[in-house]
Amino acid sequence: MSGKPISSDVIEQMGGEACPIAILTGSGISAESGLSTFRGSGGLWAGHRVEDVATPEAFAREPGMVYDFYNTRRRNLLSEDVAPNAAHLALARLEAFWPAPVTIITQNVDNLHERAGSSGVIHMHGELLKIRHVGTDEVRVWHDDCHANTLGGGWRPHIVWFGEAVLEGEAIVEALRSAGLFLCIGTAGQVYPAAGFVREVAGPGVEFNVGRTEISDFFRERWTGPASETVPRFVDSLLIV
Ligand code: BV8
Repeated sequence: MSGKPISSDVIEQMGGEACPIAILTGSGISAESGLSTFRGSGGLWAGHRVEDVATPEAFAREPGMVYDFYNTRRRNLLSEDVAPNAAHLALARLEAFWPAPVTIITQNVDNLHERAGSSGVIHMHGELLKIRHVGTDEVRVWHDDCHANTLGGGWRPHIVWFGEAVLEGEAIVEALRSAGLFLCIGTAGQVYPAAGFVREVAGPGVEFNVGRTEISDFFRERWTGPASETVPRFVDSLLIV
């Protein structure tokens, strides 16, 4: 079985028994599934900085541009070329066989963790395949394009934009508080509050990325390489009895 013999070391760090694991994922875990990252493409979309498109102000100013931004990504996510990769599948295996809770807190708005078999995923930045009513906050599953006149109007992407509060804050705090091990996969560590999680967990942190990030120094361990290679190897090493 490949992978560094981290399991005994990590279990020891956990006080000798398997503890809950909290996992933060970012767009890097979905990159090998064909979904572009935010900053890998220079953080641009159709010439706009993502931070300029994913905001309530942009939606108020140019709703058509924002609807198009998400309609394009929703269609791409639903295309047959996009599927969970080995990293998503390894996390689902970890959840299935680890003898304590495994909670995925994802910044991603795709559904690849669920399609890989993970359950109870916390989508702190919302979900691409849902829309939300601006007046009632009702949320609906939605796989079609969304426009100003959809369902009679008043619907927006169920996405947390810059300047808006993240979702499921209490569940996130509970998962981080109880975690004996924190994994951080495929994020540049530039968007808060997610980038601050590593400093909030009691247990050791392990970072998985193709390069260093702004938060790399806060991790006890770093596995460098594509997530589809490093995450399965790490999970194998944890599940060695
Ligand atoms: C909030 C939905 C308060 C949109 C997203 C100044 C300083 C600090 C903070 C702030 C500041 N000014 C404003 C803020 C707060 C702001 C923020 O952090 N801004 C940043 C830009 C500085 N945060 C917010 O506004 C948040 N809300 O603070 O609310 C509040 C409280 C109460 C009441 C009201 C308000 C909300 C942030 C949510 C924004 N929405 N997503 C959409 O998806 O369209 S964020 C967006 O960025 C995505 O979710 C994305 O996941 C996320 C983070 O990006 P990454 O995932 O890290 O992606 P990136 O491309 O950057 O990096 C990819 C990484 O993967 C790289 O490191 C790469 O090396 C690696 N990689 C690539 N390939 C692979 C790989 N790794 C492994 N394997 C590979 N194959």
